[in-house]
Parts: sequence; structure tokens; C-alpha cells
Amino acid sequence: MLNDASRFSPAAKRVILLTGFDPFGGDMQNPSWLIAQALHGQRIAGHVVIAAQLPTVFDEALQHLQALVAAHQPALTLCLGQAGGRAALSLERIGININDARIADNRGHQPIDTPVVPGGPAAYFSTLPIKAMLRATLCAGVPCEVSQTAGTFVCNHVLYGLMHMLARGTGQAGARGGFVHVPWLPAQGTPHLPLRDMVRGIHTALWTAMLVQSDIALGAGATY
Ligand code: PCA
Repeated sequence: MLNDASRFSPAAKRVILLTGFDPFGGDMQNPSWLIAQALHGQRIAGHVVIAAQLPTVFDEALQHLQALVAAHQPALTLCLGQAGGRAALSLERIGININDARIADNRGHQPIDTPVVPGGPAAYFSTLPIKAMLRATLCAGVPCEVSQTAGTFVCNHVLYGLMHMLARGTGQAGARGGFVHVPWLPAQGTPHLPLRDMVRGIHTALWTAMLVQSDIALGAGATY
């Protein structure tokens, strides 16, 4: 399913954009950014990983992401975020067109029931092969699951906004994108995962996403 002609163009950029967030809600660190930093510069399937930090701020995070996608023209963008209380890497299936913040973001904004994109579609699916990524990550021995909700805070905002910009043609033709929530680090609370395991899991998931174009290639209804 290598249907993306730009892959073979000499002008095509060979970048994987990997983002993480700054700490929020009183936390001192955010594992999503530590994971992204750990993978910065890695070569995966002929592409180089570029790590970038997004602010945990509504709208500003999307402005940053839009500029990054426009500048780097990534073949694949994976955004990472922290989800305290989850015990496994959570491969998000869907972003929805709603901001409904339980707490204030890092600039004190707390939007309630506003759209991410006024007039935009209700939701976007991730275009990453989440079932293939799930299998490979579990095979690597890292706890992993498919998640049916990225919440309604800045992470969902970024997933929805990323898929909207890709659908509207920002960046490389055929570029894919998605989102993974990660658990706390041991120092932040329970449940948690060690940083090295999360880095290995995201590395495996990225390789799989680059090698498998779509879950449809696995056959409809690929099981857990
Ligand atoms: N997690 C938050 C926003 C930033 C982050 O790392 C979320 O789940 O929305």
C-alpha cells in the first residue's frame, strides 16, 4: 500500500515529527516530552525523527504544530501527551471537535464546550495503523492499548487539530498523523511506566507506523 507518490520524489522530506508537551496541572515533568527528546535524531525507515515541544495551551499548541508541519513537511506526525491514571501506552483512535477543560491550561484558559474548529467535522480518525502498532508494541513487551477517547483537554484539541490540518492539505501530500497518550513516570504516581520502556514502546510503534500504511492491509477487523 505504498500509494504516496511523494515518497519517491527527490524533493520529498524524510521527516517524522514527534511532539511532547510541557508539564501542566502542577506536575514538574511531562513524560511525553522526555520520550520525544529521547528519540530525537533517530533514523526510522529512512526518515529522521524531529522532536518538538508543544505548550499545554489551547490554540497556541495548534499554532506551534501548524508551523512545525509546514516547516518540516513530515511524512508522519505523532503527538504524545501525558494521561495520568492510565497504565499503558494508549493509541488514540479519534479526536473530537470539542474543548471542555476540567482544569486550566498553562495560560489559565479553561474553555468549556467550545469547538476546536468552528464548523469543522464532529471528529477525525487517526490515520495511523493503531492495531498493527498495538501488536508490535505488545510484542516488544510494553503495555499498550487502543483508546477510544483522547479526552476533551489540550491533547484531544491537538489530535483533532492535527488531523484537520492534514485533511486540509497542510504539509506533505499523503502525510499521516495520530496521537499516543502515555502514563505517569514512577516519580509522578501510580499507575506508571519506566521512561526507558515508554521510549522503547514509542520507538516500536513508530517503526510499525512507517512500515504499515494502514490497518486495512492486515484485513478488516484486525483483532486485539
Ligand atoms: N496531557 C494533557 C495535555 C498535555 C498533556 O501532556 C491532555 O491529556 O490533554
